[in-house]
Amino acid sequence: MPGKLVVVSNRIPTGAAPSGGLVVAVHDALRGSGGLWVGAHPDPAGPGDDGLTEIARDSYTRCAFHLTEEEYDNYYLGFANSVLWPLCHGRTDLVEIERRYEETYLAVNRRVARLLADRIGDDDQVWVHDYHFLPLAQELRRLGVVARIGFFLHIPFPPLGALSTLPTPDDFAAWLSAFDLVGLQTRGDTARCLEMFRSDPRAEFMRDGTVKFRDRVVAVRSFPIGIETDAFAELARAPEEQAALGADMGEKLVIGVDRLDYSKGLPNRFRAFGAFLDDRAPDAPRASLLQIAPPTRERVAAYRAIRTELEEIAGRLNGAHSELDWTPIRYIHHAVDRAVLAGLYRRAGACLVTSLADGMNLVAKEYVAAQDPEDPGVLILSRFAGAAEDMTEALLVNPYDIGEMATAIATAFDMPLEERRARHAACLEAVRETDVSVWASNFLSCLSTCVPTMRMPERRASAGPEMTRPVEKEPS
Ligand code: GDG
Repeated sequence: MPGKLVVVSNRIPTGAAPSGGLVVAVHDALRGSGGLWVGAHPDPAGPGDDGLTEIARDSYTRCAFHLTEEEYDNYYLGFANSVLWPLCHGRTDLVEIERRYEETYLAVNRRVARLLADRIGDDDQVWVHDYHFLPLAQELRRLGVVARIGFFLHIPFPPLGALSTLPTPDDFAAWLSAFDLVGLQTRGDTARCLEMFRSDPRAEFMRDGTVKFRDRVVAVRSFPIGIETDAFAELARAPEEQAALGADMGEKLVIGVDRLDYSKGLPNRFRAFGAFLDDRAPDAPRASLLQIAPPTRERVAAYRAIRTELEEIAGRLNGAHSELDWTPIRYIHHAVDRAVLAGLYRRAGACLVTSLADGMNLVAKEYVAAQDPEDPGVLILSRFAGAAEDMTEALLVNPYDIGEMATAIATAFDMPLEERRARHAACLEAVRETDVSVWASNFLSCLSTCVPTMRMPERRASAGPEMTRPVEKEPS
């Protein structure tokens, strides 16, 4: 009899009816197994708030742990978002090393492990999400948890050299090896993760491709995440009131939708749109860039800096190109309703995804799903977004090359219908193949069939099934 599913993620839906692709996929998986979902409570801890608070119970239970303000600063804003996030996104120049960040990160993971350990049965499956919980499996193992534990990293796996930026670089491989399955977004991420293990004298490669690390075996595989394709397409099919969306934005509309994060390449995107405006013929149809960029992590200095930089570029370009009845860049620094967003994607003739680094990028997939297949818009996609690995028929661009991106905007606007349809059909196929329901079921079925872990001696007498024999360690 299989056990229940236990999910751990930083964010946890607090409302009764969860929405959004990832949340719905996890919700559906949990409903099937009657499990438990644990995440961080949006409210700071009060006195005595160091346990788990139940926030919803249906066919499964949702519980939250509270962070104190100090934990929020040092664990969430600190180690997670001022060390791990920049490290994984190629911005080691932004990494802030503070002892209290790492200490609090480890302490929060230790506390969450203590809160969870007694609720995890030996036959349960635990699915841990993202860089906030890298050491969680190690802490759970220390408490004697033998259940299968899988990890999914939503952001890029860092290159080997960048890991040396961490205060204790050797911990990274040790943290990951306490999981049974490490899931990554792309084949490129998987290659980087395996390279890390190859260069580590504590790791050996098994014949079946798994990695033996000290007394444990971990499988590493890619599971490209997607969206709820059909539901999003349905949302985008214009209800009447959406027909007018963006009507006053000129004949040519290009859209960008991103949390205002330095990894998304927004300054170069704006510069590229400016270069496109500079190059166009005086009698060309008016073109607008609509950029939706809700705020995120604003207490981190690097996020305040990117906002200032972007607003300065938008102001300068609008000053140079606006006319009395025309503003070419519309920059919205707050979130818009999801249905409105879907309608705007469908209205826009092109979408700009210009990330300098990105685990996958769901905006690229949402834009494609939202199009009218008979008259679709064109996706301009950074080669550095995970989505580019499979969406090869998008207009792929180098986000550091402003001229190339400006040309891509013109190409997208001028592209013949037949080519737009062909490119869109190929991209839509890639979106369907990675639908979020496929992603969740692939990850969980892989977790349930991957090589059983070696059991920790203090809780299990048997060492479990015999391991496959290690092969010669490959040179790094
Ligand atoms: C991380 C990884 C990976 C944005 N603005 C609004 C809004 N959004 C929604 C989009 C999309 C989501 O937020 C953003 O997802 P992305 O994938 O583009 O990027 P991250 O937030 O950085 O996500 C990323 C992802 O995890 C999943 O694994 O793909 O690489 O960085 O769904 O639509 N939604 C609404 N209003 C907005 O203003 N309603």
